[in-house]
Amino acid sequence: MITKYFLTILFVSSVYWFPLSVQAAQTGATIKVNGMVCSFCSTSIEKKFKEFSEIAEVTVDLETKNVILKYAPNKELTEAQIKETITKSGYTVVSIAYAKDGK
Ligand SMILES: [Cu+2]
Repeated sequence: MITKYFLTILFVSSVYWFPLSVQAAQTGATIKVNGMVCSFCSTSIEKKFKEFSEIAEVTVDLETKNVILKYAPNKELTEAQIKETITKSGYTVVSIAYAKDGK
């Protein structure tokens, strides 16, 4: 009877804590972009991302077609915001890889 009670408590508390322990904060994102070919492309994308207060640093690597975002402390952009920014600039998102705390 007591055991059952404690198992229930254990189960409930583990369900509560589990998402908190696995959810590491994002520190940035690397976005693979289709359509960037020259420094005009990279400059316009950089400008768009710099308008967000959540962004601390933007780097565009034209060779690998990657846009690398570093977020300000405890800030992050949503996938929708990232996709919208790239799309509105006239380019296409191929993939997004997120950087997390401790990585
Ligand atoms: Cu260009």
